[in-house]
Amino acid sequence: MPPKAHPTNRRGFLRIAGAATLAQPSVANRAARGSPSLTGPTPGLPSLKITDVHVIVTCPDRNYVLVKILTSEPGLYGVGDATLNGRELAVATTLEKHLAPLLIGRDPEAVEDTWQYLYRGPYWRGGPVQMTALAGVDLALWDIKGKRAGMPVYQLLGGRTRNGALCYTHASGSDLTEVEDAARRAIERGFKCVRAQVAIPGLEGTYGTARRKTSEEVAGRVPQQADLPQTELFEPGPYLRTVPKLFAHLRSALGEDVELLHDVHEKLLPVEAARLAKELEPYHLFFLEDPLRPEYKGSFRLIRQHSTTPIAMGELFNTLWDCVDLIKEQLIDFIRCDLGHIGGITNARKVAALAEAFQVRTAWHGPGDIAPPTHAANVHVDISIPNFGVQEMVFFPDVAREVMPGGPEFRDGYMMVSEAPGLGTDVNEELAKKYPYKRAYLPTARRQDGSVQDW
Ligand code: KDG
Ligand code: MG
Repeated sequence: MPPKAHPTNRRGFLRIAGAATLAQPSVANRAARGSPSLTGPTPGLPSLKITDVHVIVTCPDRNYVLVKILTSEPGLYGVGDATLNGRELAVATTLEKHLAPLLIGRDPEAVEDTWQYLYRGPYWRGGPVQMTALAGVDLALWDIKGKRAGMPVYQLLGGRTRNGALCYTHASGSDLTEVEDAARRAIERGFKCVRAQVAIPGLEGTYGTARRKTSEEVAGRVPQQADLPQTELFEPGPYLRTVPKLFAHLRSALGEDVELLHDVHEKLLPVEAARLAKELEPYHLFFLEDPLRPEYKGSFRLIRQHSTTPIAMGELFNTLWDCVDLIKEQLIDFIRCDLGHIGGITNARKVAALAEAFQVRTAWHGPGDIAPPTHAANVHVDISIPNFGVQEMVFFPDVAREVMPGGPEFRDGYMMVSEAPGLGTDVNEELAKKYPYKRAYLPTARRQDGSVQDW
């Protein structure tokens, strides 16, 4: 995969775009061509066209996919993030082969129309690969819009509703004391909210904590191989016995002031999740994250019937419609979609508005395997909506920040975006080439009897 790719038949597309401008086609003709421009340029500004799309796959410390959309105005471009951990090349191919040809010649100002066109246009809609590609395009278009307006994106979304986005970091360890120490370090650094994960005794590797093995290695057949999926072991019994002990320990060691969170990572069955939520009640979690698989939303009712522990869900969702039932039935307290996997800001602000109507708050996914443009988009939305809850964040290593400069900054427990026009993030294409893609997978999980378990 070359780090930068251009649509194969770019000249042909530019010809179509040029013809559209010169001949001033009727509304019906424009529509027949996929509506390169609906109503013409913004009054007072020259007309704008998308002239090129660069898809940049790079691995400064882990794999990222960036989308750079260039326009007919010299120097005006937008950068989006289209990283889908473990399926990066599928998204890059979707962008290069399927979306870029549709974008060239279009009006980059028509963000909503482009979103609708790319979402509903292909008939085959949704899914993580397509929605991540769409998010990359959407973020780049919002970036262009902000730069053209000379405003940070949060201003275009309605302006500030708060000074910064309250955020959380991760504290993990191989035993209760190690997690406590990590949480204390986070609190000293200024964090007011901490997600806590501990290794489960007797199980090799636990989500968010430890070294993992490949399934072959677990079975004793081959030595560990770095570029194949690692395998974690999971058993609900030990997990359900350990996690309440972790939070009992943290509350007695740290007191009530710090907000504590925990990520189940969709590992439990409904009745197990209900038990965990109930047993965690005395420790007043800020939220219990992603307790169940995303497929059957009705299972969340069982948790609600048994516990007042606040529930967050959504990093595996891909569209607004995945969120509707959980929100409107108030089965969750926090909706935590990944802006990079639900089609970007355009869809996320609708999710937020839907959630507002039902007193559900946002907690957008913010791990290290999505790139700075998505982290920036998170915060632009966070600080411009009324029903923001909390923001997950990471500190990127220096090498990643050099390749993808900009992005929100941590200040005393809050995330801040810069006042730069657009999203405030960029990509250094030349530097990105020095870090080519390396095959990598997310881990998988198995039970002790060898059967597949949700990771
Ligand atoms: O690619 C998967 C990760 O983004 C995910 O495991 C991280 O669950 C996660 C979280 O809450 O940050
Ligand atoms: Mg999670």
